[in-house]
This record gives sequence, structure tokens and C-alpha cells, in this order.
Amino acid sequence: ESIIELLFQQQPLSSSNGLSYYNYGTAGFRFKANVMDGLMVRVGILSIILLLKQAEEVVSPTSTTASTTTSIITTLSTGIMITASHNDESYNGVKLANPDGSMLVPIQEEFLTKWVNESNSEEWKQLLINEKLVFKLKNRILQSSSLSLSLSLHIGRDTRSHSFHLSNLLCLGAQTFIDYLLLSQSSQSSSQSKSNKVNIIICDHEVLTTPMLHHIVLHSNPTLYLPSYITPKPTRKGYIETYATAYIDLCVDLCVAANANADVNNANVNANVNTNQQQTVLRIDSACGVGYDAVKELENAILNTNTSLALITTLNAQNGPQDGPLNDSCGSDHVKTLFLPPTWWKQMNKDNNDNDNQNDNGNYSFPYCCSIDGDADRIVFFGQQSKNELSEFLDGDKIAILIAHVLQEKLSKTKTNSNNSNNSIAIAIPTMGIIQTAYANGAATNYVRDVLQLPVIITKTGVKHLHHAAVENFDIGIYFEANGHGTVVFSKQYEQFAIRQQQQQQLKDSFYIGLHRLINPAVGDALCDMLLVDYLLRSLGTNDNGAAAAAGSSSSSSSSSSSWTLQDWNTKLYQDLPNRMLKVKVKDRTIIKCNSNESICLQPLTVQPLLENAMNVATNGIENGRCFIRPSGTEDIVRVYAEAKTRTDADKLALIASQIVY
Ligand code: 16G
Ligand code: ZN
Repeated sequence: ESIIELLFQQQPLSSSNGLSYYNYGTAGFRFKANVMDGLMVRVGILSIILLLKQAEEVVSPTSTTASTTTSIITTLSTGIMITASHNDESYNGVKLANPDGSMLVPIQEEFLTKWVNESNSEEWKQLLINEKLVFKLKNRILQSSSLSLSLSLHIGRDTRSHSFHLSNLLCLGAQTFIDYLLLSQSSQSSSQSKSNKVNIIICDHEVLTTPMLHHIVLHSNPTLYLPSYITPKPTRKGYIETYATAYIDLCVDLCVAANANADVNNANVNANVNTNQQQTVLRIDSACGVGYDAVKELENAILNTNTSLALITTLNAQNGPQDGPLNDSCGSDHVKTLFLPPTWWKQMNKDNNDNDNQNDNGNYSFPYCCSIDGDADRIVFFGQQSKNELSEFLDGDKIAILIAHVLQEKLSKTKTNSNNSNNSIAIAIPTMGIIQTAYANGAATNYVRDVLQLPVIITKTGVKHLHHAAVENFDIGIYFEANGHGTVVFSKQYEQFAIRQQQQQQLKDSFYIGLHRLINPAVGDALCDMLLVDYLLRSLGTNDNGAAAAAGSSSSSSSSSSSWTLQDWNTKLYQDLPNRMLKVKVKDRTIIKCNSNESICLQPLTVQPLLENAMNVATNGIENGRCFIRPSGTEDIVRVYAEAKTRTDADKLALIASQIVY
């Protein structure tokens, strides 16, 4: 009864708040924060049901009968993050993570959506009673004398002013339901001696980044998913340590490789690091959010790991929660959609009379910058030309291709080396491919296909779609959305390959393992991606992109160890086609239907021919023109994307396309 009361004493879901239906969008429930109270209580209860459902799958009948003598404790964790990512401060959201750190699958989304919208208390009662009485799981546990189950729900939130309140409501819902379940458990099992055979706890991690929460969930379920060389602690500290050490280890390898004079067995090798690596400052726009503290912690961890190496790249975090409203004129979405530097930062430059940041030519002396978003799962890089201009801009496509470029060189070297060696067993080189969405720059897609000659898969917008395609199709699945959200997923084959390669290395070079360790396997992660990019740019500055360099040459010239700059990265691989994104407000965006990868509009029928016509060189003189439209999954608008050979043409095409929508 108390749960039902709790459910319905909260503000009703429909009627008064102007929303008639809560949908699970591209990345969870996301609305204006003031209509989310009732939703949060419900999500709290439902997430416990989802956790129990998952436990049911893990505790299979075979595992209960396997051992009757020894006691088996099965642990399982899932997670919930309260954030509205890059949206402005007035929004909030809630997204759930499965035990492997991945996002929900459609059937789970449907379950959640059905029940958060259910306003009939009798239906709800029935759901709760069903969950209570027919839980196969509980019966099985109660029957077995050896099995007990320890379940955890990990909760985290961003820095929004209402996140604390919403998190409390969520915990209230979850805890009330847990108490109800455990109460009934103890009454049922009173005849048995065991007390709590099923234990469910809520772990509130308070303010953290989305990728940290996913890390905690994934690594709380050890043995399920990860290779032997990845064993971090499932805590915030464990997260920081994992990526700081992986980065340091890779950088040390680079230095060893670049410094031919260094004796690999010499314990002092780390002390030589500064002598052959260029020092840089990376300025990080933290979107006035949770990423700020995380970067500071990462920086400290790197400093503590190895002082001399840590001095190579100084992580200079800016735009913390105290510096301005979240995502307001700063953060990755601002930089990506408007091609503008973050404003707060600009403001600060002004306060300092520009002295610190401007050089003699009037240019900004911070050429190496990046912006992350409000929950630190996206990142884009840029150089700042002047107060209002970017010199370079590098998005998710650029990051994906940088990773692929370095990996491909490395893999082809490995292949050549193995062909030349006497080893008669041919090694299987892992397969690699890139996953993009329709928002990927046409120049990027062409570069992958034509120059790198790697397979490209284009999926629907939304990380979950890219993630699945990456896992299913390649040993090394590199996926990035143009907005800067992405990661790399590695298969079991890759793991075996990486281990074998490390065993065969004479020099200290654990590139393949190191790379795997530096990349968050669960979700796009701004902090990992930041360190990864920094490492990759450095690796391209060394002669030979790795250990092989050290073998041949006897002297290391200074030029061979300077890092690629943002400009190198932006121009040496491919150049973006100018592009433009616009938002159009329409009466009902749900009438717009697209094909499976959202590059073509299927309904209304009249739209696509008009778009085709707009793209057509013959009628408009627009070269390399491409545009598409799709309804947003996070805002009440239709998005328009256009690209063309020149900025003017891209703008023109975007305008025509938005007029078609309108
Ligand atoms: C969310 C998604 C992102 C997607 C964006 C599209 C996650 C973690 N984030 O931010 O992948 O690109 O929504 O928004 O899934 P839209 O549907 O409004 O264009
Ligand atoms: Zn985000």
C-alpha cells in the first residue's frame, strides 16, 4: 500500500503539467525538470524490477544445481544516471545502464515507458503483486540452500540544481520497493534458517560523469565481459586510476621508442621522457559541469603516477560549475553547432585583458583546446583563432579517423613483421571498421572508404545504435557520432591478438593492450577520448609510430618526437566539407518518418523529391551537396543538416531544406 500511495501522491503524470506522455527518447527520459517528480519515483521502482529480471537471467537453473555444497553468492549491478547531458539547465533526464554498462534494449525501454505512463493504480498493484509472488528467481533462491544474491543499483547525477532532488525521489521509489520485497522475502523464508538470501542495495555515488557511472556498473560485474588485462576497481577512484595509468604507460612506451639511446631495461627511462617530448597545454572547456572536477582528479592522478612524464601535457580545466550556467554558450554542443569558441572562456580572456592568451600577432596562444558536454560523454577539439573564431575544428569523425589511421599503420606493420619472421603460423589480423551516422561529414565517409579502405556502416542517430553495430561487425569497432560521442569496442579475438603481440615484443611496447586499456568499453567518454587523442597525436610525431622506431635508428632527432598539432590532424588526413545544422519548429514532428539510417525522408511523400532537387547540381549549382532532415529524439524540433563544397552553398542548401520542412 505504501508504494501505491507514494506513486500516486506525486504529481500526476499527465494532465496539469502539459505533457500527456513520457517517451524514452534517444538517450532516456528527458524533459523540463519541473515535470519529472512522479516520473522519478516510478523509474526508481521499475529499475529494481529490471534489475531483478536481469538477475533471473544470470542465475540460470544450471548454475543453481551445479554446486549444492559450497555457498554461491551471485552479485549483479545496474545503474541510473540523472542528467540531461548537453541540454540547458532547465532540463533534466534519467537514463539506465545494463550490467555491461550498455544502454537499454528496446524491450526494456518499452517496459519502462508503459509503466511510467500507467495511471491506473489497480494495474500498478497487479504489477507489484506479480513481481512479488511469481518471481521465479526468488523461489529458486529460496529452494536452494547454497545460493544467495547480492544486487546493487548504482546511482549518479550531474551538477544541475535539481538533480539532487530528482535523485532523492528516485531513491525513495527504489528503496520503498526494496523494503516491500525484502519484507515479503523474510516472511516467506522464516521457516528457513538463512536470513537475507536476496540482498538489494542502492549505492548513491552522488555527482559524477556519465562514463564514470557506466564504468562503476560494468566493473561491478567482473568476469562477465572484460579481458584479463583490464581489472579496475568499480569506484570513482578506480576509474581515475585506470585511465591515468593506461595513458602514462602508453606515453612511456612512446618515449622509449622515440629515444633510441634509452636503454629499455634502464629503470631511469622515465626520467628521459621530457627530453624527447614536446610540452603542451591542453585547455579544456568543461561546459560548467561535472567534467571539471573529473579532469582535475585525472590531472592529479597523472602527476602522482610519474611526475616527469606528467609535465608533457598540462591539462588545464576551465569552465567549472562555479563559472556559469551549465552548457550555456559553452560545451561541445555549442562549439559543434555554432562553430564558436566557448563564451565564458572568452569572457575570462576579456577579464585578463587578453594578455595571457593572445600573442603578438593578435592570435590566441591556446591552439590546443577541447570542449566536453554537461555529463562528460562527448568531446570535440578546436584551436582558437580569435575571440570569435575557431582556427581548427575537430569533431567525432576526426577522432574516429585519427584512431583508425594510427591503428591501421600499426596493424600493417605487425603484419609485415610477422610475414618476415620465421614464424610459420600466420597471425590473424583483427578486422576493423567504422560506424557513423548520417551526420558524418561526407569527406570523412569518403576518406574511410577510399583512402583507408575500411568498411563503413551508417546507423540511425543515437549511441546505442552505433554501439551495437560496432560490437556485431568488427574485432575493432570504432564508432563516433559527429557530435563527439564515441568509443572503440574490441572483440575476444582482438584480446587474444593483443596478448600474443605483447608476448612477442622484444621492446617494451604494449600498444595493443595499452590502447584497449585507455578506451572506455561501455560508452563514449570525453576524458578517455581526450587522453587517447593526446596520445595518438604524440605517436604520430614519433618517427615510426611505435616501438619499431627505436630498433633501427641510433640517434633520436628532436623533430622525430614532436607531436602532430591540431592543424596537422585537421589537414593531413582529409578536409571537412563545410556544413550547417539548423533546427525547425513544426506543428507535429511525428509525421516525419525516415529510412533506417535517417538519410532519406519517407514521409510526408512530397519532402524527399524536394530535397533531392535542392541537392541537385543541375538546378542549384551546389557541388557535393547533401542534405537530410529528421525529427529530433531529444527536443521538440526537426533537425536539418546540409553540406556542400563551399560554406555559402552549405548555408544555402540548409536554408532551402528548412523551408521545405516548414
Ligand atoms: C543524445 C544521444 C546522442 C544523439 C543525440 C541526438 C546518447 C548518450 N546520446 O544526446 O547519441 O546524437 O541524443 O539527439 O545516446 P537528437 O535526436 O535530438 O538529434
Ligand atoms: Zn552527454
